Amino acid sequence: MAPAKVYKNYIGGEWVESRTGKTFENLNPADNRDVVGIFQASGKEDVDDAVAAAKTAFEKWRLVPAPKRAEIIFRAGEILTERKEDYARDMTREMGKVLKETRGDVQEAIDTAYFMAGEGRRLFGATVPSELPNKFAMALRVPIGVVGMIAPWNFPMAIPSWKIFPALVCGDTCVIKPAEDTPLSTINLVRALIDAGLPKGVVNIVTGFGPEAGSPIVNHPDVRAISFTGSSEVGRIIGEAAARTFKPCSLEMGGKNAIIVLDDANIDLAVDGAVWGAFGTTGQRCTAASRMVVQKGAYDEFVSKFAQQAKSLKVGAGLDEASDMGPQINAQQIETTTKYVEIGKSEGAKVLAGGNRLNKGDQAHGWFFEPTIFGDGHAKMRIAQEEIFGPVATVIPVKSVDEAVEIANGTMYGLSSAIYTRDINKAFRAIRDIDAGITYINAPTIGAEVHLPFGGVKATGNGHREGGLGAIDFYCQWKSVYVDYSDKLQRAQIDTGE
Ligand code: UN1
Repeated sequence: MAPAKVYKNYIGGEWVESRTGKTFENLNPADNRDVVGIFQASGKEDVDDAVAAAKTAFEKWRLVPAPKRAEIIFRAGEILTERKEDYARDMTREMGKVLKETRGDVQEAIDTAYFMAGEGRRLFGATVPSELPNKFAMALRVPIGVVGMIAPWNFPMAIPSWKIFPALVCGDTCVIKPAEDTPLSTINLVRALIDAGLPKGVVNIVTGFGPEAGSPIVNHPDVRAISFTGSSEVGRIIGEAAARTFKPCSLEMGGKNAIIVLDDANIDLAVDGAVWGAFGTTGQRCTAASRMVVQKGAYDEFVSKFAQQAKSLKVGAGLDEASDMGPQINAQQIETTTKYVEIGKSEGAKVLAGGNRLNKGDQAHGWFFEPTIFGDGHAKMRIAQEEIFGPVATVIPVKSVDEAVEIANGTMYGLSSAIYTRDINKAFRAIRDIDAGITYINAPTIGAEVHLPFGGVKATGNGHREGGLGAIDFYCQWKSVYVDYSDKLQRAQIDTGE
């Protein structure tokens, strides 16, 4: 086998080795004998270099007209379209999810590129009347400066694109640390930007681990804002650190998303949605459906069809087109899933499908787990409260729509939610009463589109949104401008004309 390729950090427009002299291996989660690449294990000094490069680049980039900045993003979208298949294959190799999903991940970056490129000719502010005569008032969106970004491994190109593209169109520069499990997809994304004509230093990549490479980004005094996607546990540490230096900080964290299925639902449709919502991306989405809250009249039929479909899913390497579900990302995730399956059993939930690691033959070299369903779940069980981030769903029987909504709302999280019903009145009550950032009617909890705000409430997020104009709100700051053309001193709130 050819020796694994070495990938470098991208700082100030150059590919450079880490000053730590250390590297790490990125392994294929479907077969850990396959080394996807050797990456830089960066430290504080690399972050210092990257932030300095971003700070210097900002002085020019902020003056490039937004429509011109946007043209580079648009071209990157075109380049990603040409390279979609190659980048999807790289992504499956490092992340594990099946090809049709990694193609979707690259597509999500392409969609984000086109949406954000359009923003280059909008970035709307506001002009408003002044309370004084012969005075003009407006609010402008202006760039922030250097933004620090810390990205997760489950959407290794889409999520970095949600962060980088809006930051660039707003005139910010950035330093991004991709997840240590999936650095190649961020490198591929940035390659598209480089080939589209991105000036040096505008985007900088520092690969490595959270404590050594992530923390110095968060704490660097010249980093003016932070965008993080990952666990609520790490988000709390980052949020507290950012608060100490008053940095705006966008946190996108965990979920324990429910699909409600009412008696009147189209059950086959609900089952299809539950299978995709629970086992798409091997359950490793923050939007994954991990709780099915099912009304008693629909329960038996739903549960039997759901279990039957889960058992029929083919679990295998994502590069094999015949696989429906790929491996988990790493040993730690497999351990977590295994642990929660034991917890579910000890809590008295009934295993209706799966429950085991798949490690026979070649699969012994990967992190495969069966699609797993617990029945007879109860809302307060740990398997129904805590984020597992694996292919495990718990079905909870309920009496009414009111009880279903209460259970859907009864966790620390609030990202996505769904309800299957043919009753428009109940659907609208769910839209009003479910406490989450996203609600789907007759569709599963996953599959957000890039031009709508993405994010959640409670322990899922701290009020910011990615996607769509939510992202523009985060990556720009407001400047209010008053132009007084009266040629005399006019005092607001005082010269009231009374
Ligand atoms: C995530 O789960 O971390 O809505 C992001 C979705 C995808 C994005 C998921 N478009 O499921």
